[in-house]
Amino acid sequence: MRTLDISIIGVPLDYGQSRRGVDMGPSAIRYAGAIKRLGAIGHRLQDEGDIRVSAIENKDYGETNLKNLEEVVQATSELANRVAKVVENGRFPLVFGGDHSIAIGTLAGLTSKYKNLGVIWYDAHADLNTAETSPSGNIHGMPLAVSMGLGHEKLVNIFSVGQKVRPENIVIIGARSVDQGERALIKEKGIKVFTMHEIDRDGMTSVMKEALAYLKSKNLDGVHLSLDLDGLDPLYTPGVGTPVPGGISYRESHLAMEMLEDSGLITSAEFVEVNPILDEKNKTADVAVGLMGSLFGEKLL
Ligand code: EXY
Ligand code: MN
Ligand code: MN
Ligand code: MN
Repeated sequence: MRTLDISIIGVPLDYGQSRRGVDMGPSAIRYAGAIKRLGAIGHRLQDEGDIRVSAIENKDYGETNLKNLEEVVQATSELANRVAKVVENGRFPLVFGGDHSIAIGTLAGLTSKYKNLGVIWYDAHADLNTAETSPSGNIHGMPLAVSMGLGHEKLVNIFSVGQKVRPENIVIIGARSVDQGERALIKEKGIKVFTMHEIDRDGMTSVMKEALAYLKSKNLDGVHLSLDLDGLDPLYTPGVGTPVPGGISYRESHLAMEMLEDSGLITSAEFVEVNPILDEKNKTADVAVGLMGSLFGEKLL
């Protein structure tokens, strides 16, 4: 197991969607003992605190179908700068969300070091909408499209101009709620997607083996794990803003994390969409911290 110098950044952002509470996700994850747990494995942790997010009321902006665009741009720009500093200092960025729009900032900041970055998008959703295709105007359904360079220029040009991640370097795992516009984009760009159908049919071991082999064939200089807790079945992670039944199980998720750790490929990670207001006690944050344990080298035996 690699001993890592991990820098934690909290992003209390809930303006990428419409259900208040996910801005408390970073606190909930810290409360669930993330720092102690990873320290106990032997990693060196530095908690860099939270990004400042303006505390406006959730109101739609003038832009069509891009709710709270300015707040999301401001928070993700600051996050990009902070993540860039972490990787430039040779440390491992571990980001606690906040809704999934924060990935716009994480992925942008990672490009300061990683020029051919892979992304594992562990999620019930594809998050590949633009303002033109989104059914909700919620930017947390757009971060992967934005990172591929598609969408409003204020989002696409955060930290640097244009595309941050190549479509062929993306693997989506757990998808089971994909909008029409996203399906068209997946087809057009040939994005690798393992839906719940493939996971049920082939099993998580085979899906992870195939996903890892696919990424290894891409000559990547880093791989980012963007884990949306709604990728798991709501039975295990009820505290999320957009739950979708028929998700990935608790043990399948731990196996996926254990296989990622074993691969040694992961160079950064974020855990998003934990909403303690919608949760049963702090169950979803507890699951998130348990998955971090497996991702960073905790062994069952
Ligand atoms: N696809 C739907 C939309 O774009 O509004 C739902 C997106 C949910 C996004 C969550 C974070 O994964
Ligand atoms: Mn708030
Ligand atoms: Mn998501
Ligand atoms: Mn999701």
